[in-house]
Amino acid sequence: MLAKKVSEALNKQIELEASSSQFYLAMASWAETEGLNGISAFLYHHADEERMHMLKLIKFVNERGAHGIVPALKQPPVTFKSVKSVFEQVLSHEVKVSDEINKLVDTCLKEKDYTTHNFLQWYVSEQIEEEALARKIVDKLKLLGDDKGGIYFFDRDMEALAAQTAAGGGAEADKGGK
Ligand code: OFO
Repeated sequence: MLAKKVSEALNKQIELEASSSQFYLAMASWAETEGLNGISAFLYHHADEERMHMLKLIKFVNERGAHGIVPALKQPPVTFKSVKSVFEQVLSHEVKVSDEINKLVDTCLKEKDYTTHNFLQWYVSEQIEEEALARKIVDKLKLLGDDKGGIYFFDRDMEALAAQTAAGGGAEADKGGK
């Protein structure tokens, strides 16, 4: 049975993963309307991954005798300033998620819940990869600067990346790739 503090913290994380999924879904939809098909494919896939992160937490909480709560979510932004701004927001959001995962790990240690601590190690490694990938993308966009033609090639690269991550089941496929 989960301690109340741990189940509350896990439910907070469920909400964060759900809102991450909505946030990336809004970015994907915006990119699609801008004709950026590669970028939108990558972001649709990213949104699906965050939903999977949420689901994994819900199932774990339920298996441990507590209740994984499906949260109400705020409407994410509808439009975005630029591709660069989208990925800067992805990066800062992932950094925030990593911070929250670390706090969660800390709560488990304080509560001596080593089972949940062990379960969370998957999230710890996932966050290292997701942050590294987002950082790499932001760095590429910084190199492009205002080069509009460059965005065309960047979008094609993202299409390939989306296909690669979809085939490999997530950030795992990014190891060594980009
Ligand atoms: Fe990328 O946030 Fe989930 O864990």
